[in-house]
Amino acid sequence: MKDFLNFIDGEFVATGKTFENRSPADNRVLGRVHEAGRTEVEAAVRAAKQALRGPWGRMSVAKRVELLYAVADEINRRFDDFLAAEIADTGKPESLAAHIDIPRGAANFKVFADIVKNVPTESFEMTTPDGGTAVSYALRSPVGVVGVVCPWNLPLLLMTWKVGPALACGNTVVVKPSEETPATATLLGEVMKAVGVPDGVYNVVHGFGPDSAGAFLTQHPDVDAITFTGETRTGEAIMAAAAKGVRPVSFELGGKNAGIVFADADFDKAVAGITRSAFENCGQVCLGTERVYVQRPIFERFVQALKAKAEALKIGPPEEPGVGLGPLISREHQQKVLGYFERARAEGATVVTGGGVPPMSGAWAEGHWVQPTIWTGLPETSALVREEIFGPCCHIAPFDTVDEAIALANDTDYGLATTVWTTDLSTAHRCAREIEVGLCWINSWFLRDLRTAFGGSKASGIGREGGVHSLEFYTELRNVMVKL
Ligand code: NAD
Ligand code: 6OD
Repeated sequence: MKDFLNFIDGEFVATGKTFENRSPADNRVLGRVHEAGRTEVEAAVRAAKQALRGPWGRMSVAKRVELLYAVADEINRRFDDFLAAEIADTGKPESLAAHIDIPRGAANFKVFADIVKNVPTESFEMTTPDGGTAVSYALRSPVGVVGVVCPWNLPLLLMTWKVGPALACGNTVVVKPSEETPATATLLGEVMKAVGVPDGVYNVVHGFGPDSAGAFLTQHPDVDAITFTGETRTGEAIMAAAAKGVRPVSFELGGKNAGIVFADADFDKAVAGITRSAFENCGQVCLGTERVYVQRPIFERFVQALKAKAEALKIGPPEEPGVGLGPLISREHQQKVLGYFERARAEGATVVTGGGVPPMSGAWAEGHWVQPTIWTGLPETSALVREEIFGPCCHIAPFDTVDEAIALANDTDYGLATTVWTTDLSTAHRCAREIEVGLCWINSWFLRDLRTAFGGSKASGIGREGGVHSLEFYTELRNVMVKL
């Protein structure tokens, strides 16, 4: 039986307390996860503090950058190990993990190493009251020990999205991966060791949230900053913990994202785009589209075209060729999503397609599958239109005017992302300016340039990461004034 161990001060650490890690595709036991208690979290934070004061804190930027490049190269060298670990933990199609999760896991180290190497700081010269001169310049210092709390939907990608810039800026980290997906964070410990990242710079503690590693980490007074990706209500609990000691937070939270398709859009591209945004990763992408608004002249045609795409998606286990839809992450999450499917029926939705569990054979019948599902006919007040479901489903409603589409998109507590499909430049710009989100895609979805700002508005997050914006969180500016 495989053991998923904590990684503390350069050593893999077992604990007396374990829980099972199961495959979402067939529910088989993948291994035992060693849950960190207060003692292990304490040891990890202490190691991170020492590394900050020691070799990592004293290392030149050039050497640090060299090591982060080596981390990326080692992830790529062990690509197949990372791929196998990620698809075992998540059940997602191999093609998806091979094209997005693992390459981005490596790229997140190189991109931020480059940024840190190349970003200048400001300098001002001024005349002083006595007629002399003074020069001010800024120094960037790391914030310190960063607690990194991660979700399960894109485990390596989202964890390294935080760890890459944190380390590039000279911080040390203690990572708490999701209890559902412990594997790639653990594997990254081997990579750190292999390339010579000093002990204590990268630490991993496994476990759950409340009364477990997540809470112990975020409550720890020597954790200087917390970066978190996950549900909005977990963000509220972490923010309360961070209030003690007035520690900064960076939050990437939930969404209930609108996709808007105008009648002048390239129809086939819009259908293909919404197919991805609604169903990719089995709908378990924070940026995904669970509310689709389609301009009335093309509404019926669009619904039928999306139905055809959804029904053509091959559902199956990760390694099976041509699979486009994997399982949900857990039995609990499957029950939650199926609960929404049931509620849609009870509320009188038209179930255009899906709405249940697909027939699976053999061992796969034990997996957490659901059908890609489309509804129409629900009021905007329905829980299905207001709450994040995080499954392969969307509700489609018609609209008439640009004003109406923007108002519908904004009628939510969330503000993460939108995807707008139109060939009219003015309409596109207007939507981009008026829809209250951190990320607006025009005629595309989840197209990423890692130099750009990423984050959510309203209940979808606090702060922006990506490019130089990550430096705002992972460093503090110190101003030095020199009277000449
Ligand atoms: P979650 O909030 O349940 O868990 C995320 C992490 O927080 C896990 O590691 C969990 O153990 C930990 N945690 C839970 N309670 C905690 C507590 N009280 N203190 C400290 N840690 C705690 O989220 P999830 O189910 O893993 O992920 C899905 C959610 O994440 C969705 O809402 C999705 O929208 C969101 N998400 C957002 C983004 C983004 O960029 N905005 C990206 C991915 C996922
Ligand atoms: O691409 C990224 O950097 C990112 N943070 C993606 C988030 C996806 C949410 O599920």
